[in-house]
Amino acid sequence: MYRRRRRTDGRRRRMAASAAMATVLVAASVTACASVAQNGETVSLPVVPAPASITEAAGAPFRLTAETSVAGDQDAVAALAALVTPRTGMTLTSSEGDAAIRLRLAAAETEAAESYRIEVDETAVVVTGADTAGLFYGVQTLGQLIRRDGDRWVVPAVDIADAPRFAYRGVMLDVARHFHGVDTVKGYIDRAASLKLNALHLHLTDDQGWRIELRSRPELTERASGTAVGGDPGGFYTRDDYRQIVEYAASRHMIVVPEIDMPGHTHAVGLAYPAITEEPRVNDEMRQVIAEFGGGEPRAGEAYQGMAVGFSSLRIHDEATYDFVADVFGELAAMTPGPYLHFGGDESLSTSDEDFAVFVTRVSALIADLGKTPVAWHEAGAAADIADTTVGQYWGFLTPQEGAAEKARTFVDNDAPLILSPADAVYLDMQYPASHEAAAPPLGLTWANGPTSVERAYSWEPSDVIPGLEESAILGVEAPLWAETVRTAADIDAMAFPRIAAAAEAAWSPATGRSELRTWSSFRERVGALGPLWSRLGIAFHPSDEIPWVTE
Ligand code: TNX
Repeated sequence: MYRRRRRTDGRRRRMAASAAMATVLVAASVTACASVAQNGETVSLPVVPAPASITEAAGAPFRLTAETSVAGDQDAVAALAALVTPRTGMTLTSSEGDAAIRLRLAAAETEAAESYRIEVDETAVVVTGADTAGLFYGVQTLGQLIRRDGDRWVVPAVDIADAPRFAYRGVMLDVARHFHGVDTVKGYIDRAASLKLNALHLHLTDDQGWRIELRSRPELTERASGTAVGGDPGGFYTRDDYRQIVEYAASRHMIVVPEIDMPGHTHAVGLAYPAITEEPRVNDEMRQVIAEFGGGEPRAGEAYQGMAVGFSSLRIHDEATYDFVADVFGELAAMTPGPYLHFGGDESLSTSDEDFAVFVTRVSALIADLGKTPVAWHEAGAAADIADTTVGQYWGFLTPQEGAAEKARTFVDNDAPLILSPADAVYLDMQYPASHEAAAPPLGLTWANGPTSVERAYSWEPSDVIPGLEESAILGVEAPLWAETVRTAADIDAMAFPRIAAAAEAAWSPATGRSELRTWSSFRERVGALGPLWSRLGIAFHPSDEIPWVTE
């Protein structure tokens, strides 16, 4: 039913080598496929995101058996077991002393944060992390390298030195349009972390529901969390649920970035606090969305179950509004160890430009005063006086339209960086192109330049999006997944995988042109070779016909 949405208004929308020869593959000289011939058969090294440097050795591979011993950092040993056992059915032998697989932290703190090295020969596998995150990422890469060779399991002889390009590598999950419970979120954390992503942005509130319990404002979840788009069941995280998510994310080296969207996207606030919200203001375009997707017109005091956006606003000239904002972000700041609090600021279509600027200026300052770094969607860059530490999140198209790049520039002019989420590349809620064996109607929306192929999700370069943007002005890349059509954990898997891997490569790997691995032809082969691992891990990826999936 909620399958397609047209967006017209610009403001609203926007990897061969011979077996006999040692093949050296380094960042600038890798072959297009980072592959090696074994037993006469050519196979890709399915490392995604592409590492900074990978050198394949001539020697025999390391053989993995149930007797293989593993020693080192206990968290890393556990992380490896979580990959090896599902993939091979084997349980490695933990060892305290000499072991064939050694997972260790670098002795000197000279390496880049989150970096790691993997050295594999016939006799040993050594993973060295610059820090615990780097060690975790090294283990993820090792997990990807494990491959079946007849009835044996092997790791090819290889030397990898790897470090991230960007510090911020995120995914966003919208739990407001459809609520997704703690177990689903933990599953998404595992999936994202396996691709070396380190930030989980949770879109916790929207017109359709308020999903986070706050002690200072219990009415929010009591009165505004019961339903979702299409009248589906709602839900919310208790404070304890949120603490669990934050801790689980930390155990996978991810921070949580909570978003409370305002001043628009606040219809649900009005169910609990009618005095601080305006009456819904519906324009013709919203009426069109309502006609197409149902849900009826929004009415004050009634839960909203449709998909229109932009009709709600907090009251800008009422001090009670700012008492509310202070309570909400004050409590959230105390519950959130990560440095960022996201206050939305997108699609405030029923708030005047002047009022929007007043509000954004004040709320960004309030968050900065809490000792946190504010984050806002790029529209908030329309406010010249926005707190100068505010990070902007650009969600326009790969080719910026209608002032989006100018608004994004405000943040950079303040010496604050940008997170890039170009909608026509990394919006994971966009439909995939129709496949040859089209079955059920596709999930997802189409407003961001029509359906988004895996190739389009991959084929972009972060430094080329906003004209004149310096690399240092890019904090990172984030792939949002809006949940209007996304109801279940399987829906999340299908929409995210494999496109999330493209976003991860844009966020972690060397820039296009700086590595021969950074090509669509290399990527699709490397991703295809991950099919067996993903399947074994229970990831219900979309079997896109753009990818040469390997089956075992
Ligand atoms: C735009 S991107 C939105 C969301 C919708 C999404 C659907 C952004 C900041 N706002 O309100 O859920 O499109 O793709």
